[in-house]
Amino acid sequence: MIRYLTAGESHGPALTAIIEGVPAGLALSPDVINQQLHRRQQGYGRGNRMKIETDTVEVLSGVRFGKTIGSPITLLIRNADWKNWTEKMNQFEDKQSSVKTVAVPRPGHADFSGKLKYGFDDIRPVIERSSARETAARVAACTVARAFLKSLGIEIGSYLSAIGQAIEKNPNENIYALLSAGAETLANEADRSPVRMLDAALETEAMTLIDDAKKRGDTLGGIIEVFVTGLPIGLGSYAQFDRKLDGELGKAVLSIQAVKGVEIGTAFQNAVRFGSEVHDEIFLDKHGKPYRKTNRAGGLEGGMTNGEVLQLRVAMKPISTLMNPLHSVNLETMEETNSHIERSDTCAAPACAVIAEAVIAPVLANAVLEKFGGDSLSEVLARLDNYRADLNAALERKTPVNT
Ligand code: EPS
Repeated sequence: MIRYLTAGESHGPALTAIIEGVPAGLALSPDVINQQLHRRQQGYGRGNRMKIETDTVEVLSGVRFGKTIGSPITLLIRNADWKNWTEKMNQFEDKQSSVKTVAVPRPGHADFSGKLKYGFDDIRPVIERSSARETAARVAACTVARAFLKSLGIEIGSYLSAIGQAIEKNPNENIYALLSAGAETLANEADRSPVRMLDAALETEAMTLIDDAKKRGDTLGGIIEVFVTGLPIGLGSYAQFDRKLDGELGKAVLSIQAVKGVEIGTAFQNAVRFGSEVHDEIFLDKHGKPYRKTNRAGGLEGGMTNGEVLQLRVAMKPISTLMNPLHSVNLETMEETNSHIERSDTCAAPACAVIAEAVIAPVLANAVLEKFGGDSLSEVLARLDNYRADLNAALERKTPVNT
């Protein structure tokens, strides 16, 4: 099983991650990880921090001659901004008397509960670790799992269907053509847009909204559509609650900073329709193989993959740091005041899409490893190939087609 942890403060010396349980023999280079780190830094509406950083990974363990060796993989991303924070974030000398304490929590952020929970005088340590900067380390770690999936023919991609009130009216028809070439083709297409949208008019609308929000010191969230292609039937299980893939995927996505909702397939539309309008009926194609005409279930039935494209929608709330601050309370003086202002982004939904793509990778990789096992990539591949062949045989036509 793959597991990983991240560590690091937003303005500390570095972010790190350890990922272990990755099968041996997987080709891995820093470039593959850096490419995803670069994608995470993009997006119209990001703040000035992204101009300071060029997130680059150093791989400190677990790789030899360009391939994983089954040992824990240590990843390090240095914070270029650290040099400006050596006083405020000094690790060993007490500089509290010379640095300004943060006493006013930002509504919507971890500040209020974090300060009270850990008993801090200064909100700073809460800001440092709850910051979405942590996702750089997560993307790095998850990219290893993603590379493993890719080598099995499983691809992940996403695009944005909404930023603020710039909302896609009808599901983009282009998607299915793009997905037929693999979900990464969709991701590449979305990457061409500064807001990772597929529709030019919607993109312009979204960028205008971001400009407007920025001028007013406000922020915007968005809706992210995530897709996975190439998944074999039967990952996850109905047999026990904690093996249901829906729950595991939901947990991964909901753990991303500012993500507050996740939908599998068209779940919210499905909930207010008749069953006959919802469930994806099964037909036989001209070769006698079962197929679906629709995918409202989003590729999951009974907690398991059903061979259709996996489809998740992710809701990101607007970032809670507003340059035009919200009403709050100074927790030192206990007086009402405006909340703390910290450099931040106007909109980070395009980056959140890249993070959502990343965090589901270890979940899916573990579902693969649970079903097929294997300590090396070749072992997993051989077992998966056998299973795919068995499935093809099991789903072969048993009777001649009526003409
Ligand atoms: C982020 C780095 C942060 C923020 C943002 C995301 O850097 P800084 O706080 O130095 O500007 O830009 O973090 C938040 C939105 C947040 O709420 O903390 C990053 O690397 O993605």
